[in-house]
Amino acid sequence: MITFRWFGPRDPIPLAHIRQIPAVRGIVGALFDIPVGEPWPLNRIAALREDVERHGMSLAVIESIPVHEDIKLGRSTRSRLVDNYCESVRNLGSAGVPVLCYNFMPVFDWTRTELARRLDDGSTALAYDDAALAKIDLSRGTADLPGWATAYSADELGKLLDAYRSVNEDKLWENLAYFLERVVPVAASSGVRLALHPDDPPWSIFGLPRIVTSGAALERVTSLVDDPANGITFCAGSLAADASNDLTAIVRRLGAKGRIHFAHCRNIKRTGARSFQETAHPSEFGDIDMRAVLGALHDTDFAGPIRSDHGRMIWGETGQPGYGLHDRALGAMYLHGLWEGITRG
Ligand SMILES: [Mn+2]
Repeated sequence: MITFRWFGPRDPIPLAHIRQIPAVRGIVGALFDIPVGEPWPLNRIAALREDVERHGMSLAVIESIPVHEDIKLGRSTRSRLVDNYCESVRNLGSAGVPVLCYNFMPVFDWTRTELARRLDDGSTALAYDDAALAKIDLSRGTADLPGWATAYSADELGKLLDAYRSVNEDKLWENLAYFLERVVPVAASSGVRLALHPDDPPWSIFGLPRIVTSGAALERVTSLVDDPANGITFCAGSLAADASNDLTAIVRRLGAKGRIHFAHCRNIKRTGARSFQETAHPSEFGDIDMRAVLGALHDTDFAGPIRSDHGRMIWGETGQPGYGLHDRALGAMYLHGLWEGITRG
């Protein structure tokens, strides 16, 4: 099923417009006003689902319920926070939401150094360059970080970065295992499939550990708790930023185990070592053979939600970087066309 991310009532793109993209039948949604660490109330999730269904679509995925930093840090408060996370997962199950996409990146979610790089055709796209990242001064908090939604003051960010000095990759894996050992059984009994999103970009930034960066790491995630409910989000653009990630091989290995529960399909063009820019979705514009990726998903009987990912800004649209309507809608139509060709070919 082709899906589309929607940021709720504050999203300038109404559900009624998303419904008019011919391919899209599912919404990837979330609640954006619940403090991180608090449980998500069943009535709020149910209301979101009803809103989506009133517009002729289904609530296919929640992306995402953020994992509190204390869980990633392994602090003693994690026990209560994991209990709250389990309560949210149970409530997703009760509300009939089948997939939960989440990530385990310390402090920073997906990170770019430019939000509007001009491409040859006059459109703009998100871009990342490690050299530019190195110049960002975090002593002012997240004020200088482009597009960073979660604002940290200098003091808060400093304390958080200090706390992570004692968390290396091994420790982060341990903390992920603690989380999964407690959440996966709840997900399994609630009818919810967990879909861990790979780190974006797939390497350490600002000296923080990042562990979900490759096919081998994704396989390790699924083996920490060997249950079908413990799966991953296959994000083509995130993984492709590292040229050593063989996307179709990753799909075939994880897909054969039935552990890909959600797919993000966008294209990127690598512009150097640890440097890339996002592009239009079709294969010819970037480094990803999208036909091969969808072919591998189909060959491994993938039947889950697929969404177009970040789009460029085109036709004068302004809005949340990466999440305008037009280019993501073109991406959805492209993915739908590829999928139709593959499944009816
Ligand atoms: Mn993604």
